[in-house]
Amino acid sequence: MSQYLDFVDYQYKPKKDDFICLFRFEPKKGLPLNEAIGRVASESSNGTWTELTTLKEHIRKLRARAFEVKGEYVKIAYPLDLFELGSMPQVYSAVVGNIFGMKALENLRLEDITFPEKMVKSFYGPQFGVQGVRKFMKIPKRPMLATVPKPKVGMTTPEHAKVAYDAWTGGLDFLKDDENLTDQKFNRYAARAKLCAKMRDKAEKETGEKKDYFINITAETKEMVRRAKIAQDYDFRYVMVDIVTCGWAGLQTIREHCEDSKQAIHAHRAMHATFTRNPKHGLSMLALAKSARLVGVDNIHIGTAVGKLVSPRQEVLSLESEMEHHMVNPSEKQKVLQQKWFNIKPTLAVSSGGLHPGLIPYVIKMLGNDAVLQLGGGIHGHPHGTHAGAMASRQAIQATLAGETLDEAAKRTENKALRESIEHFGYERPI
Ligand code: CAP
Ligand code: MG
Repeated sequence: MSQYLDFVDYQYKPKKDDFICLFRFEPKKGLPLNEAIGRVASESSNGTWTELTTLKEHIRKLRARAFEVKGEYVKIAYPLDLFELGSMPQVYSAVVGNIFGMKALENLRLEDITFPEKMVKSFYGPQFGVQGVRKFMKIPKRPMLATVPKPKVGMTTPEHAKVAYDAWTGGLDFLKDDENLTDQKFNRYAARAKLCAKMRDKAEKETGEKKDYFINITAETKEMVRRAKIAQDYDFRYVMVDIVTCGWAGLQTIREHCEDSKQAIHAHRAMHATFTRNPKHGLSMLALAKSARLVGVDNIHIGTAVGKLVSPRQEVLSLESEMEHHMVNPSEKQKVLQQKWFNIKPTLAVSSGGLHPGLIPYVIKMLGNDAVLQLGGGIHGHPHGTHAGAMASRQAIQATLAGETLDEAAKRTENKALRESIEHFGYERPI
């Protein structure tokens, strides 16, 4: 009998403290099912390709167990002692590691993870949560608006700051750096923070509204801390981190820093599609987002269903529910495991990617008011520029909340910017 079969136990009943994974698995042709799932459980816990003379009972007790198979999905339970509490890097090295390279599997995808209470409580979670962000932004109810200055990189600092001013005074709540704008010679981070702070103060005075900035601190970790301090020096409440390229270690360092500096974290997910897009192999966006909520991001991008980037509607809805609820019930259809979030605050959903005012009603209908809608090209592509694009976006939100169609609202003179936007973009769904 192959030692892998010791990691399969259909009688096993998971314990309250077990860490549970749901995998989609596809055995190599001819490999028996139990040999395949045994390999997944073995290689992600404490087995290997051969019997071990060093194995003792107290070590064997730590093994993971594949305990339920339904079709091409297997549930695997891991004793909590296999993990280092409070360390997302170690969790991923275990259950998002070697197993994805095993020859015995044609494909393997980690669909969802149930983090047990002891593990949930070993992480900070979001510092502010949806209500905390609404409180410091003084936006009690409506969906929030953000924009990325476009072209995404290349603008000088003054050009970037001018777009910021036009967007904030046009009605947007947040400016956001693009994922690949950090500290380039044409737009240095410190200079950008300083000038945008000046524009924010000016825009707040003119509009009477709070304005903030998801300023991108993505860099080597010590440098990220330095940049977070600069953002704080200019009274920005947020920092933005490209969480996949920075990695869990970098994100955990910044979350630790922000606990003291009281800064919120906007999580950009650039690079996620290298492993989330393929429905047969890789890691689901759901598992990634849950891990990010646990580490403690206040915002995270979850897609649009209608924009330019792949984000199926059902996935967006599952992500929103997982980010904002305290308790998520299992759904075999959606490949979602049960998750109790205990003391962890909700993470604010960000919908972005190919959005323009014509698509705002759809997104609000799908996500409700607790969301940040990010429009880059959809604002700076407005025929009358950024300020008009921002006004059009705000007018689209107001019309939608008032139960009006955009066509009806666009007829009113005060919604000229919206009318021009609808004439320009219509209701197209960009690809
Ligand atoms: C959107 C964006 C965001 C994407 C990220 C971009 O710009 O700035 O990075 O939304 O994708 O660079 O494409 P536009 P996601 O508004 O001009 O499309 O939100 O799916 O993580
Ligand atoms: Mg971007």
